[in-house]
Amino acid sequence: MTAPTTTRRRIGRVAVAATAITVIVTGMGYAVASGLEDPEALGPGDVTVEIDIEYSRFVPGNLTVVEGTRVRFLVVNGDPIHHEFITGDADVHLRHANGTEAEHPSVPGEVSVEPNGTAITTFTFEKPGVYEFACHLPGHYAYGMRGEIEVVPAA
Ligand SMILES: [Cu+2]
Repeated sequence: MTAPTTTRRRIGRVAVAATAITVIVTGMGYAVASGLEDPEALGPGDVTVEIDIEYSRFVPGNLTVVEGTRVRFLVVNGDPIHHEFITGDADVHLRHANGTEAEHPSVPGEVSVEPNGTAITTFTFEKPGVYEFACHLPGHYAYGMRGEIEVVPAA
């Protein structure tokens, strides 16, 4: 793929897309949207994004998708401790920040990740805006285990 290199910001965004493509190369068999209309944003359609957890941080820490995109998050925990990946609107984060849910088995956009384990959750970003993703296990959010997904209007 030819990466636009006009701005530093673009380079960062293309790196996110390249991460998703890596999923295919490593033989996981996930479909990844190609031919991005906006090189800075993932989607529209279905995309798979790998989010790595390293030392209680999400990598990448932010990404951009087009509204309506269904993102399949492949969450790879490189830490020897439990984490979770929660995304959604502000109400979702408030509920988890104040709650005590230990497991997140089947809610879209919410999944627990075993130590050194991998988990998948899928979430459709219906409306433009900024959505947070985070781990709300005690102390993790405060430590910095959070990121942002910017949802941009479809062209
Ligand atoms: Cu965590």
